[in-house]
Amino acid sequence: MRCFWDDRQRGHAPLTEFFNGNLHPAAEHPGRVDAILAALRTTEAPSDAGIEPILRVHDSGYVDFLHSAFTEWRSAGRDGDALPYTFPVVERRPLALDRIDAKLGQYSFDTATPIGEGTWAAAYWSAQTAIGALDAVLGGEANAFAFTRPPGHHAGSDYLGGYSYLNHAAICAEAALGSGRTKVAILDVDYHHGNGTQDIFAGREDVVFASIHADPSTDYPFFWGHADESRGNLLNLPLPRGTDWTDYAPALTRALDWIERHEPDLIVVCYGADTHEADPISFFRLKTSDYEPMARRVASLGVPTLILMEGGYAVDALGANVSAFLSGF
Ligand code: SP5
Ligand code: ZN
Repeated sequence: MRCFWDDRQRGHAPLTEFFNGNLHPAAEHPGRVDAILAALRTTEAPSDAGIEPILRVHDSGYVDFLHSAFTEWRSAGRDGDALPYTFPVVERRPLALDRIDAKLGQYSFDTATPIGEGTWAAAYWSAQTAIGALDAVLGGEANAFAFTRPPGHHAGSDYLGGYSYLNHAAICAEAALGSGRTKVAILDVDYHHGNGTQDIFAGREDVVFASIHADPSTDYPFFWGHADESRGNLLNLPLPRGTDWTDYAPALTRALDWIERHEPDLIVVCYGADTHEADPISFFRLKTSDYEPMARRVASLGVPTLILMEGGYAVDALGANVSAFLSGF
C-alpha cells in the first residue's frame, strides 16, 4: 500500500496539555512519529495542493488565526505553547476581538490542543499528506494510507481541539466530491467521537459519517457522539469502557452494513490506535491482532478506501497496531 508522510509534520511538538485540573505531558507528541514510520518502511512525500482544498472546509478567519496565533502569542510576551483559558459559551454574541487570548478561546473547544512554533506547518503538511493519499486512490489505487499527524477528526470548520487543527477526512471528502465522486462514507474507528467531522457534514446528502467510539457520557469529547445524534447521514455507535473485540465486532458490522446501504464510491477511514488495550488515555481492550480482521471487513466492501491516522498513544504498541491494520487491506 502506498503511504504518505511529510517530515514537516514533525515540527508540531507540544510539551503539555491541560485536563483534570493539571498540566500533563502531551499525549500527541513527536515520539509517535518514529514508532509509526518504523512500521511503514517507505513513505512518499505529497505535492503541495495549496490552501484551496483546506478553505473548502475551514473558515478563512479560523485559518488566518491558526497561521498567526503563535506569532501573536509570542508578541504578547508569552513563553511556551499557546493555550486558551476563556471561552465564549454557547450563544455568546459573535465579537471580532483582537486579543490573542480571546481568539484562542473563540477558536478552541478544549485546553489540550496547544499551538507551538511548528504547529501551522505541521497541520498544513498533514492535510497535504492526506490529499496526496487521496490522489493515489482517485488515480486508481484500491487504497492508500496517509500518516496524518497532528490528527484531524476533532477539528470543526472553525475550531480546533482534541489535538486536531485541520479536519483531513473532511478536506479529502470535499476534494473527492470536487473530483467527481458522488458519495463519500467516512468510517471513524478512533476511540473518541469524531465531533469535528460530524459538525462539518451533519445534514449532507453526499457524505455519510459513521463512528464507533467510547460513550461520551464517560469520555471525551462529552458533548458530541451520543447515540441519539444518529439521524439521516450520521450514525453514532457509542460503546462502554472495557469493550473488547467480542463487543466491538457487532458495532463494526452495523456501521459497515449502514455504509453499504448508502452505496459510497469512496470510503475514508479515520483510524485511531487508541482503542488498543495499552492506550494510556483510553479504555477499550482491543488487541493488536484485532486490527487486521477489523480492516479486512472494511476492505471486503470492495470500495476504494483512503485511510487516515487519528489517535493512538501507546507508543510501544503503535507501530505494530498500524501495521496490523494496514495489513488487513
Ligand atoms: C485524536 C485523538 O485521539 N484525540 C483525543 C483527545 C483527547 N484529549 C483529552 C484528554 C483527556 C484524557 N483523560 C484521560 C484520563 C486518563 N487517566
Ligand atoms: Zn482518539
